[in-house]
Amino acid sequence: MISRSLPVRPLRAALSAAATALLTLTALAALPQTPAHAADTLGAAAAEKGRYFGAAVAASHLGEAQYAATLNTEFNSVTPENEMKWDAVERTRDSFTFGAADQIVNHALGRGMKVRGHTLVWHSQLPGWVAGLGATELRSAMNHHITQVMTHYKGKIHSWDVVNEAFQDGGSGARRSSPFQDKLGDGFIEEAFRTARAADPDAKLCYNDYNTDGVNAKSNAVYAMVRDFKARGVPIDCVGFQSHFNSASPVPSDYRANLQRFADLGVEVQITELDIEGSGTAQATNYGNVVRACLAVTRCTGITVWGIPDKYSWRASGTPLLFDDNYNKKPAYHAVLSALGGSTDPGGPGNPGATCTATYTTAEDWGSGYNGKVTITAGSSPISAWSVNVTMTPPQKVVAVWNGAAGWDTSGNVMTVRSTHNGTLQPGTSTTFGFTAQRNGTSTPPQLSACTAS
Ligand code: 9MR
Repeated sequence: MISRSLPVRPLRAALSAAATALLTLTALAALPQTPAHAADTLGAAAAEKGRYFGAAVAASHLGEAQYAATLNTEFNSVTPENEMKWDAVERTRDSFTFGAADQIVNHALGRGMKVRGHTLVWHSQLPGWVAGLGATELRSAMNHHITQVMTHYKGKIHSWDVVNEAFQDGGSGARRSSPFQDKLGDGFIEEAFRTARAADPDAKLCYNDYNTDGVNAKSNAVYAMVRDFKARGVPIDCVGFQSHFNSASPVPSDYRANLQRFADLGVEVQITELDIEGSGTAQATNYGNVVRACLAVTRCTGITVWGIPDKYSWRASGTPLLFDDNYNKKPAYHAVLSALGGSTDPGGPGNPGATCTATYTTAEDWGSGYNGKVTITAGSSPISAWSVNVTMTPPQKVVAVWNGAAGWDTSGNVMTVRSTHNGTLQPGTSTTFGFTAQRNGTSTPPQLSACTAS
């Protein structure tokens, strides 16, 4: 059964509803949008293990409802994918532009998510003027860049990739040729870390690199540098392992042991850019192994995947992420959630008598928007999970959902909400989920359909 009831209230009740709505909105804005149940999302499951679970985010996608909904529901840390890089924030010398990076930082902090800073000193995405400087000017430009960017974000970033990819690939363990290396020598790295510590003493300072995930010549060289920094008191707090994997560069068998040996130097280890090309069970197994390796290392404090849906990955054709192009959860997602100790959707057949009905009411209405409440009632059999479709009339937009996990269809207008902690219902009993919508000028109420139960 599907029914709708839109309340008609006298003025006093309407005013009090508006006040409640304002309070609700304030609370939504002020409180982290923690998922309804601790173990049903990546972020919540990781948090139960004392870790963060993050995603690389592009400011240009934040306006896409499904992208934002997936980010807000599943993750509790973000890394700007490109927006904090040198060419984004200081394209012209001493002229800083933080607009796109600020958008991501504000989105994250406003929802109780942490932010990783990526990255301060890197040979790539470096504007031409930097490479054109002589040694003295380059040193001062590097320190100025670090200080300005870190000061702008002081107190807002949990970990900074201070230096990125300073070592060569291959067998030599040598430093990579770059304007910094070539003009300032090996010392540029420690100078960058000292400048960073002075700029924001509360941020964790990381060295970040790729192909350092197993024990090899490159990771040995980074290991020797970190050991030397710790011995001499050069400020370093963490090492980032990018962990971009595919068939040419698979998850190494000594991944956990390599993380552990760095952790034993007294630094945190973080998995900073995880993606694994592939699909199905093979991809899921690899993802599960990476998560279990991190959890086995006490100082492995968090994991960031390098994007949300496959379509936005830098390696999109290799479908390396946890969500498909339509934001459906892939087997890899379920493997990660399960490795984190979370509970995956029960779904599937096995309870053929399970049915449910959904009814809609507007709980609070403040004109430009409203809080919708959907009541789910089990039919004549007990159920352990439910799902219902909510169709919105554009340009109405859902901006928050609670007591349910939301996904969106490709049109961006149909939201499928699944049970989280509240899937188990005895016959005839009910539960609710809620959402906040902005009307954007359209008053058509949401339409419910397809209440399914298992
Ligand atoms: O994902 C990023 C992509 O959008 C950029 O075009 C690219 C430019 O170099 O950088 C990608 O991110 C890289 C990250 O900053 C550092 N490690 C490797 C990542 C994948 O290339």
